[in-house]
Amino acid sequence: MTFTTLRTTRLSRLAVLAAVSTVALAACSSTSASTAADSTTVTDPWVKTVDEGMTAAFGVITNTSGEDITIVSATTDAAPTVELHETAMGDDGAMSMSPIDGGFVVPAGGSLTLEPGSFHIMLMGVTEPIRAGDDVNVTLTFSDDSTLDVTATAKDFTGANEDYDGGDTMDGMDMGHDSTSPSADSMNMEGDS
Ligand SMILES: [Cu+2]
Repeated sequence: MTFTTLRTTRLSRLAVLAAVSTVALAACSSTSASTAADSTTVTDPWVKTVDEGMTAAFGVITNTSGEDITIVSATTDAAPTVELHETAMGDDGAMSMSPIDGGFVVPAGGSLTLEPGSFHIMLMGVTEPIRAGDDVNVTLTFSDDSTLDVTATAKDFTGANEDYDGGDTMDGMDMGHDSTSPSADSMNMEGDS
């Protein structure tokens, strides 16, 4: 009688211990799971100087994880509207840019280069001039809702003046087709020095 009681108590104590350690393991694995932001680095981030209107941010985004990651949006204090853009040649042979469907995908163990004439982060509606040497803070948001703050350094660049192809979403905003811009055929696609 006494023996049986002791044995039961001991077994249930073991069961409790097992349950506790399972919970501990679960908690541990959930807090140590890495986010897309944890796996991402941005090399040489920079933004093109501008007085007002549109400009763009560039850099090399590297994914150190074993899975593709997706950047779905970006924000910055320097502009009220930010879009993720790609630049492509249209049917007429002119380069134009438009928001990219599905965001920027950075392949597992690989990188995605944002550069003039290609993928870029579009800053629209800039009202405060961005001067060479300024630091512009850009926050990237990933598909898992994690975020990464990047400090882009402003520098002068004469290219990246592609026509914008998504104008219907930009009510009442100066899209930067300013009179001082070079015409499309003098666009500086070779100038990514
Ligand atoms: Cu753009």
